[in-house]
Amino acid sequence: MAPLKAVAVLSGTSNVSGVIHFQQEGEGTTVTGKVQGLTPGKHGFHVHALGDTTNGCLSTGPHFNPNNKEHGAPEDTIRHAGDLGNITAGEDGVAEVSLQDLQIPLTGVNSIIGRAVVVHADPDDLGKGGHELSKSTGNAGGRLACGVIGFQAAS
Ligand SMILES: [Cu+2]
Ligand SMILES: [Zn+2]
Repeated sequence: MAPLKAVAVLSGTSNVSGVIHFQQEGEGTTVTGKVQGLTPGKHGFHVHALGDTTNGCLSTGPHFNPNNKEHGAPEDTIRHAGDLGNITAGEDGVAEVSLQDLQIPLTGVNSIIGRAVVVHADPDDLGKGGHELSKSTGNAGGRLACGVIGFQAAS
């Protein structure tokens, strides 16, 4: 069987844009792609619960959290399923994304299809920053760009 694929096209009110690809093989999901127009450095990168962009990225809801946990790092046991950590932009403002994760399947009850990818203005402190928002959002600041995750032809 060909691997399941999905894609999210990111845009927002800023100049940030990008395309993020998802491919499910076996247990895990591989996430690849590119985001451009960023300030150099780290930017929080999450799957948010809702695929609703009627009010831009603001209406995509909180981090996807089907297991009702606190915010964390991708490698933590205690984390939101949508916590994918940070992406890092170079001096050219481009961040190359390449990661694998076990909590963002494209099928089943915890599927991320129809939800949204969000890129933030600031670094995600991975729950460890001691800020009042650390345990909910990683204090990652504004939502620069987002895109709804939808199925793509498996080729
Ligand atoms: Cu987010
Ligand atoms: Zn989170």
